[in-house]
Amino acid sequence: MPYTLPPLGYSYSALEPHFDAETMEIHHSRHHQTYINNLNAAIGPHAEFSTLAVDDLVTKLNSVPEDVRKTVRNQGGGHSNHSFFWRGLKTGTELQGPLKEAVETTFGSVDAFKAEFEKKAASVFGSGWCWLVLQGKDLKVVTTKDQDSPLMGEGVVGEAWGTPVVGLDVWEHAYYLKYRNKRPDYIKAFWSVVDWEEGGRKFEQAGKAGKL
Ligand code: MN3
Repeated sequence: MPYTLPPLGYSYSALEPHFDAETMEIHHSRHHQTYINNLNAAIGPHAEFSTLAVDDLVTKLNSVPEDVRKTVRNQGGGHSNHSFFWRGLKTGTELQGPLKEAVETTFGSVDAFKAEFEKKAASVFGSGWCWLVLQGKDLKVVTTKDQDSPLMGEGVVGEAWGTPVVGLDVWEHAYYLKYRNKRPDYIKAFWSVVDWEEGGRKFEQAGKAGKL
């Protein structure tokens, strides 16, 4: 099968008490695995696409055969988004360096950035994601519905296009076991587990790729 579940690289309990072990295990081993299974079933017969890295696959969504495009959007988006999410979680990191300077320049302060991110993440109606993205050389906070990714581009996700720097899953399955209906508490907990080192790397890589 072309796509496989990436290991977390840390234990399910590594982000306790902010993100609980039971949620992490179900979210990674069942929810994420299901996106991959469904993606493989749809794209498996299309070898010219199923050999692409999943981020490249969703970037090229509009070239995917029409009969499987919606499935790739939902299930490939799910695989891409969750792979990004797991890589971007770690306790004890600090926002610093060029990304911190860019956040302060763009939003006025780190606190003002966090307030905007929290407000937009809380405002997603139903299921979706909240992102800090780079659009050209501009940082922006955007949201996507369902499993849409900023990588899918302006033609698919409108003003939410961009290169993701930080992303938060705000589907109920990401927080309901621990936080129940209190999505804002889950969003605040994200600041204790977001990996700013990885975010800084993403930011600087996008710059080196000529997107700054
Ligand atoms: Mn999820």
